[in-house]
Amino acid sequence: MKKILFIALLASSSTYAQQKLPLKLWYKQPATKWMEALPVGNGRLGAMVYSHPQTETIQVNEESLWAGVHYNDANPNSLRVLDSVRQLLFAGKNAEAVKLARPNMLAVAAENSPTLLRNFRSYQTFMNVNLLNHVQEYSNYNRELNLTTGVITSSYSSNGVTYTQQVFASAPANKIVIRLNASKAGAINTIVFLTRPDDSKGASNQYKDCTTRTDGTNRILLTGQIEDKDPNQGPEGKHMKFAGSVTANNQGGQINAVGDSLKISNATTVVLVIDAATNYDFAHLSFDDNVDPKVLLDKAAAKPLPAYATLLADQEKDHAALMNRVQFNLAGNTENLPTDERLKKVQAGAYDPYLTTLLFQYGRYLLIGSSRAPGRLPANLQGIWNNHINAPWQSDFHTNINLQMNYWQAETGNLPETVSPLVNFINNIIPEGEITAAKMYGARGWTLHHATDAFGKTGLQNELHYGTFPMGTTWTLMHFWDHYDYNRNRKFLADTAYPAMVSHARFIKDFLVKSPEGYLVSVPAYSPENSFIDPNTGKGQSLTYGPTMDNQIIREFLTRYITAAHILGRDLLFADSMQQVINQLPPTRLGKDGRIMEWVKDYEEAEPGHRHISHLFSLYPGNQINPQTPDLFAGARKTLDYRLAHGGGHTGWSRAWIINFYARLRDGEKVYENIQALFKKSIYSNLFDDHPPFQIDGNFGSAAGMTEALMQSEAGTIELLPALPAAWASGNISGIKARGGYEITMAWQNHQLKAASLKSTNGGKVTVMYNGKSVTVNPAKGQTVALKGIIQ
Ligand code: FUC
Repeated sequence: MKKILFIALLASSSTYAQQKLPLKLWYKQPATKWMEALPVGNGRLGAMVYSHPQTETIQVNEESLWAGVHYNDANPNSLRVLDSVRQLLFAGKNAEAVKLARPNMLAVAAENSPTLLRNFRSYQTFMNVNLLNHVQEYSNYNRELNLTTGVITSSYSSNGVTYTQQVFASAPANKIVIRLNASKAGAINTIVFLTRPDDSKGASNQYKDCTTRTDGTNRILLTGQIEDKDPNQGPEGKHMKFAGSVTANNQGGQINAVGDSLKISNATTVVLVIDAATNYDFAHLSFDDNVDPKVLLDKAAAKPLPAYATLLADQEKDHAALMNRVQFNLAGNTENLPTDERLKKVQAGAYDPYLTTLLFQYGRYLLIGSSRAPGRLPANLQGIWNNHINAPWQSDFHTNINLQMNYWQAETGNLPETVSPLVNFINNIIPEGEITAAKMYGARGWTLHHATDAFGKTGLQNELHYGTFPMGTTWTLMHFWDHYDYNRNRKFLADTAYPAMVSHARFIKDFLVKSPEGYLVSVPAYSPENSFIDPNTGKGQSLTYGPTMDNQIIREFLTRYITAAHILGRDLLFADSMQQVINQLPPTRLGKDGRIMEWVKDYEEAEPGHRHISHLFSLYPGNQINPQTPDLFAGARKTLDYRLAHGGGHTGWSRAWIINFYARLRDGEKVYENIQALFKKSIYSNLFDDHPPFQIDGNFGSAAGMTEALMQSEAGTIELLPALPAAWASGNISGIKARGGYEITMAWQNHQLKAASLKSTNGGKVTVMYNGKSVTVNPAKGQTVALKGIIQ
């Protein structure tokens, strides 16, 4: 496939005029609340920018600022009661099992303490950089976030002067940079100060764990230490230390330190540089009392920064290199409207192809901003953006869908480097996970449960009906396999993925036990976070054995593990013994009404519209329910339709998952319907996903679902346009990645594939299918081949 043909195709259709709309979120008014502000991030530092002409706020995050401490939170009594809990569950005595398990298996508030942990502590906002600009009336206001460059630009006129502000989070410079500019010399007058607000106590309430002061004539410092007070949330005391700074440099006018503020008078241009540091110790998932974050800041500040023009050019180059790998256009409506106005129209029932592709690219943008070097932690429930001291669900790493969903588009969206923080973080948890596996289950290998924090907690937290999920580990490790499968880097498989996988496979082997039916099952277990009606009592229960999701996750994981062992020629006896384990797992079965059974028995679910649709794991992200398993495939559709008919999809991430399910069911219309529903019910004006409240997984999951509608891949096969919605009649996409290490570029018109090519990262044979036709190609490493045989 030649580029020329694509260009000809694009040019031939006037509908592609919308391509001229740049990838931007833009608005005609400043943000007045956090959910209207726009995000920048470099993986380590994040900020939400209001772009307000008078009272500007830039809310800053640093990925590692967490309350809490590192300790092993596994309940020391667990192993003592494990066998009894299992026997009670096998005997159908669920309520008694809960009574015994709850005090003895739930995570504890200090190592080996008898006190149960209510919940671990939160990821925290770092600080606000505030600007009190001397501006009264203003007009011609505009603000925009350019997704290609990662730069937020705002401008307005006041008193005949045009003011422009640019903000970006630079990965090359490892700083957040702000530039204020006035079209008239000396027209900038502003006061800069730092605050650390506690939103739960009202917007103006300062959190009392820090102090601010000026340092020299052009720098403000904020230094502090988190103090943890509630013993039910883990050990009390003074814990993580932090230091943040803003440094101002002016052209024209002057800067004076006044109290703990900087007064900038009569300047023409001001560049503000924001930095933040903590004494977090990533390798040990702890903090280091010997490290002073202020010293880290001073060291970083001692390295001279390039001039603003260079900082900006470096940012644009660095960011665009990642963003531009994938281009996605849908033909149609080319109106150039502000993003919030577009969204309102869609919420009123319109279809907006540009907004659809913008949401897709926003997913990629947000992943770049929250999961890349210089950052080290993966994207949390809010990516990296959090304005709370106590965030919803602690803004943690939730492993019963949310953390995994954050990475669903990482490989297909051609951003493999964003997976490294996930892999490195999980690897650092393994030593603690080994202690927990032994302590709770007497098992080899390692495990964590349904959630973890920056300190790598591995116990069974919160309540049994949230936390009983060692399979969170198994599911997370599927991303280790995927990182290999999409990139085919054998060294990564050998040195990084395989050791974590084999260790967890050992855990599975030891953890599973024989059920009364003769299956090998996980127990105690639950189906996230649903409950069933216990036939013995008529009451809702969630604790059980062998729920369908666990069986599917284990089967899918072990299948990949065995493949990995064979690729590397390692532990072959053990790996083959895992096939025996797979054979003894409960199969995925249909219940009396033809839906997939969620539990080992055909129980009635307490909440038929539940947001988790766990028993379809093998439809997506797994692959063992597919058109080659027609009964299960039909059962999966019934299951999904039933959930939706009972109010399912009410959280953003649940809707995002549903989009992926329907794509796998090859139902483009349902894909479309659910994207529209997501816009309608679960997207804020800054295009953040709404759980409610804000939770970023729905952004990532919906972007993944759009790719899944356009391309699906399994070992050795790629299917093009498997679930193309009728509304997406003409379009093109380039650079999305398929398993095996292939980049796909294609264009379609009036629902027909018109051009397609594939570029191979590593070489190798692959069969590409479209609309009943297929072609097998065998490109060399780095080669691009046209897929002529399947073009209409
Ligand atoms: C899971 C979900 C909730 C929420 C929480 C962070 O437990 O069931 O809906 O997304 O994670």
